[in-house]
Amino acid sequence: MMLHKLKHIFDQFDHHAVFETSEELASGHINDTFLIKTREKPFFVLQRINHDVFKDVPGLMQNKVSISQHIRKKLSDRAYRLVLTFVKSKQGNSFYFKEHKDFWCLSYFIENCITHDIVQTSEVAYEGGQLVGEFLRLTDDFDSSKLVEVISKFHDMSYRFSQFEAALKGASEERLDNAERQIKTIQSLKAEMHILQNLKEAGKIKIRVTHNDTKISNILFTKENKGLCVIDTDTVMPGIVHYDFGDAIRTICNTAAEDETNLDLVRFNIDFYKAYAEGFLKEMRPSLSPLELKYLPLGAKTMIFIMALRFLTDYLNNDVYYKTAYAEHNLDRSKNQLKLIESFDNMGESLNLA
Ligand code: GN1
Ligand code: MG
Repeated sequence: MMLHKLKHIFDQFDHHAVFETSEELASGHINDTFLIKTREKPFFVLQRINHDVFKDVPGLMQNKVSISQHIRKKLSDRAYRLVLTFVKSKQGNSFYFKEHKDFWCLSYFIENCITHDIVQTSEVAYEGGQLVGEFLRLTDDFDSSKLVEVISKFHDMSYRFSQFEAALKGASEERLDNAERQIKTIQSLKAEMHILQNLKEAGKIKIRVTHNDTKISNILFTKENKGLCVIDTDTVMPGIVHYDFGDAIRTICNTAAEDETNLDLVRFNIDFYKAYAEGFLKEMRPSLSPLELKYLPLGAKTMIFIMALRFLTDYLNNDVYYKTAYAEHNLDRSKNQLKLIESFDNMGESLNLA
């Protein structure tokens, strides 16, 4: 994106800062994100929200801002580093709308942080667990029905299966052939992967505020590897605790990146699982029902699975949803997640937390 265009968009926000330069932060699969460097600190993060994916941008921003404000009220005066802070547009909105489909939001850049794509130590796994748990604990008293459901049925397994089945019907012969084994594996897990959804629909699991994208790269750490801040609150919505517990494990306990193609490198790290769960439960154990606790391990499997299912569906749809770097990228992501499930299943009883 051209610098002058970014500067122009940046200057539609009420920040009193002077734009100097920018660089793309290219780790997400959906939005376009830029670090804006200004003459003085703090720097900013400018993000173009993908309007094909997020249909209701005002609703999305309302979720993000109200959750941040709720958390900030409960934190100390260092809160600016512990929670996202959004800057209003000059028109007084939490986003800037330029023209057809072009929505932007601006937040303060939290500096002196690191992120991890692959976890190397139990300490990081523990800190990640504690921070995800803290996010859920601090939002526990927020009425989740006040949140907009920004992507309808986001983690709804039946819905994701119906999209998969539609994709199977429309897919090319070539892609169906390439994905033959993965399609079979997905189908064989269908019943087990509906257990949590059925419990949720039967009203047996509490509906809470959930983040819904708790992958490790969405957690900021200090340079000393202390958990600092959960970012990317785009998908904050009503949900069940298992989504957030599980999606973090999907990335924290994978010994490789989610698109690693050498599947020998993809294994489930049980030590990181234990450390993560310890950190998570330190925050959340008092608020969990026995049923919620019992099903946490299945939450991990279900979240790994739902990503395998969604990546495979997008592959069959010729990559219309996720950003991809090459033709088989989504298929490789799906193979990776299915290998992780296989390795997860091999852990057997040691996964129990109750
Ligand atoms: C997407 O764009 P990003 O990386 O924040 C996706 C998540 C997936 C994730 C997989 C709105 O998140 O659900 O877990 O990719 N977000 C949306 O890495 O679909
Ligand atoms: Mg996200």
